[in-house]
Amino acid sequence: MAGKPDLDVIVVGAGFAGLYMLHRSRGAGFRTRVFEAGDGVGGTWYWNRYPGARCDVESMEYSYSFSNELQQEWEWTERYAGQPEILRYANHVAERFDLRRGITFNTRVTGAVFDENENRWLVTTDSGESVSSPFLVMATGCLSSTNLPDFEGRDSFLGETYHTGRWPHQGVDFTGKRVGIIGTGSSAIQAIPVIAAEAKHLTVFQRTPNYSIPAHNKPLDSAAVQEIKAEYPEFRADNLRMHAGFGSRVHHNDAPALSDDADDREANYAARWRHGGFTFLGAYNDLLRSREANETAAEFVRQRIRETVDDPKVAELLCPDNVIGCKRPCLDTGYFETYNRANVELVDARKRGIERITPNGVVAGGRQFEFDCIVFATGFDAMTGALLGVDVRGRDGVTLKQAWDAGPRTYLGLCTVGFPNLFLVTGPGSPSVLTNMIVAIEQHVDWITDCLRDLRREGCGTIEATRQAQDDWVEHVNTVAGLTLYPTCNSWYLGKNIPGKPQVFMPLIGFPPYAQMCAEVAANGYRGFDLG
Ligand code: NA7
Repeated sequence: MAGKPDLDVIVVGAGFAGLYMLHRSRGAGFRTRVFEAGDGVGGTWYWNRYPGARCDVESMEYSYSFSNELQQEWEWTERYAGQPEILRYANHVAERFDLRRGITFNTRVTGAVFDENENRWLVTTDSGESVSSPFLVMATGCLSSTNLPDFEGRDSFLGETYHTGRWPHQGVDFTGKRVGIIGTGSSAIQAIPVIAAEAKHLTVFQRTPNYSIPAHNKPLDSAAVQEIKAEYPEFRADNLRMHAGFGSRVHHNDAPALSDDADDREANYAARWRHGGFTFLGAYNDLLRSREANETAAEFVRQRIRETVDDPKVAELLCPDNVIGCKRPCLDTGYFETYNRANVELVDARKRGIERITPNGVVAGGRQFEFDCIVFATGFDAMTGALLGVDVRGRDGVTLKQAWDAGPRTYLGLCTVGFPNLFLVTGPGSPSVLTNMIVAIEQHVDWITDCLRDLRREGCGTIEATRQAQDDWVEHVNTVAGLTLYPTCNSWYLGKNIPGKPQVFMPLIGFPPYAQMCAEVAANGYRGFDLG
């Protein structure tokens, strides 16, 4: 006998998922400890401090709903909160619920081995600590393992380099600098206008143009905030009901795009464009199912790009030709307008890519560019990167990497066969990045905590997904994705941004039916799980 385990629950990560997991699990009487690699809480919002970093979900929605006191007392200042404000919020939550004492900072979990005799996880850290607990919760985030492509000569550059997802805490002063930025995803689209306003010159290397919708960010109107706060629970419930795939109060029109004539469609898109945000993609119910429908929205955006960008050649280069919404849509503040600045150049890196990085700059499109700084806005090894970054070993010593060799396989995105008592918060196979992440996190953490209580009450030591349930679930996730246009482009949802990564559509489309299924599984004695 190895004696009593050190803890009941070990949580990896102190972002919004880890913080809430600690709060719930401690509240349910489980001895819980969180390990966090950073020196503070906030996860994504701790690491992504690049200029212009801002949430794409409106702040009244992108916040915890579990505590009415919390949601009443916290005052958001803008329609879309900036990174510093969200980080302040995460810190406020940690203080308010006395979470810090349960978190070990500056400590990365490196390995986790399941002991089949004792039914417990043995977790090891980079500080040399080993801790055991029957349950392990990976709250490692969907976009936390940065992707830094292996560009030829990457490390030969003599100037400063930055990755948007690992931005220096003290900030970066680009004044008077010649800056190159690689990538035109959400992070770049937020950072480019801000860097351009500061730097001497900014060169943007674009491989694939992206659709972007104006955020129309603005200070929050206190009367409107009070109105929401007066009925916050209804507002949240309403959010869930209206939720149509993008995790916010998308005013969803339940009609197909071609049911309107061209003028009405244009007017609908224009009104949503003026409103700003993901509302645009709720204009019709078939934008992500019918190419013909999608093209009407895509062309509307292209027209806005053409009328915004002065140089027609640059405008054409910025016009995407793929399905709108297939890659994660971007929201911006003055992105396309930035290309009208004299100190900004757009370089097409589609055909030949970034050819190489030199001690002085970048070679792309057959040209040599000289820079003082290079910003890599090249994204993340999404959804599986952080999970596979830990050496997780389940039954018979099989690693998670081996088990997911052909792509991630889970039941409900919460658990995976061969890894008993391991829970994934917003794991692949759950809606996660296709919803408001905080809503997805609360639903998962509530489900996991209730499950832990049920196991304790029933005297069960283990829970493990059955192979059949997992196979069926993987098939379900694929089937749902296959009914849409999502799998038609090179998105990180599919793992296509990482060379060699298995190509599997990872998130499940549709949050409300998913949440209902999870509840039904629990209500039916954890159908699809073996309890031991
Ligand atoms: P994204 O959306 O993955 O964007 C990464 C960008 O970097 C994208 O434009 C990529 O082009 C580009 N990229 C990646 N690798 C290369 C190479 N090798 N050469 C040239 N260009 C490259 O990451 P973000 O950080 O912007 O956003 C991530 C999520 O955070 C976002 O979706 C929101 O949910 C919040 P590509 O399109 O692959 O051709």
